[in-house]
This record gives sequence, C-alpha cells and structure tokens, in this order.
Amino acid sequence: MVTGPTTFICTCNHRYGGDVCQYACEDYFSGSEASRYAVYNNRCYWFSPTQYRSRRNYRKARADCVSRSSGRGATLALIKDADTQGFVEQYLRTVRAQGDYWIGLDDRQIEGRYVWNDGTVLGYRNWARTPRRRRGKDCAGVMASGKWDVYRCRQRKAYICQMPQVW
Ligand SMILES: [Ca+2]
Repeated sequence: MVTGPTTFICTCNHRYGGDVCQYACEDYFSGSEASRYAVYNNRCYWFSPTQYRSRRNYRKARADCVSRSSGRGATLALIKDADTQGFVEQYLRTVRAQGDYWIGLDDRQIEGRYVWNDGTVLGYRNWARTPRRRRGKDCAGVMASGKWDVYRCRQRKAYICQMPQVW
C-alpha cells in the first residue's frame, strides 16, 4: 500500500514475518505439518491434524507445543483478546474445522480459577456457557464454532499451538 510519495507500508506473504520477511513458520513445522499454520500478530499458530491418531490429551498436547521452540516460549494457544479469538475463528472456518481443539487454559490448580498456560489469570473469555465448578473437567478447548468449553483433560483432542512472538 502506498501512503505517500516516499512512504511505503509493506506486508509479508502469508506465513512469513520479520523486518525483511525472513521469518517463516517452517522454522517450527515442516513436511505434512506445513499446511496447518498461519501467522497472526507476528506469531506463528499451528493447528494440529484432527484425525484420532494425531490427537493428544491436554498434557501431551501442551508438551508438544512447548517442545516446538526449545524453551523459547511456545505454548498451547492463549486467546487473551477478541482479536486473537477472531483470528482463530477465521482459521477454523477456513479449514471447515470439525471437533474441538485444546487451548492453553485450565483450572487444574484451583477449581474454578482459570489460568492461561503462561500464568495469566483469565480476562477475555468466550465460553459457550459459563463452566460449572467441577473437579475432573478442568481443561479448555475451542469448538469448531469458536466458542470455548471445558473438558476432561485426559480426552484426546486436536490442539492449537502458538510460537514465540518474533519481534
Ligand atoms: Ca474444573
């Protein structure tokens, strides 16, 4: 987009970012996984395959996300505002998602107190219905509709990872 005689705003191609578009989600995901990511807000998000053998329980899904960036801050997706929620919903629509995806939110430490995987207390929320206080249903996922619900953490689901912000 040209905004003036000498000023340009450039945007990178899908899946690339950084000052000179050098950053690519390929740094984290390759092969058959490569079609499952999108960049939003300088961050790579990855949506795991949905067939049963690829699904993970909450703990394993979380561990898989963390392992993608060798300790540099990858987690299950943290949907802390409406804009990020909008991005996730758009992606789910685009791929005609079916079923649920884990996100990085649970009340495993204190029943009824939902905390994001990075320790942030829940602010923005998009529950389909307010979760009932119930031990044993402690892990949050996003449904194909985009609304969130709480499930038993040992259920196997697809999941959404987010990689570190790149700049
Ligand atoms: Ca609970």
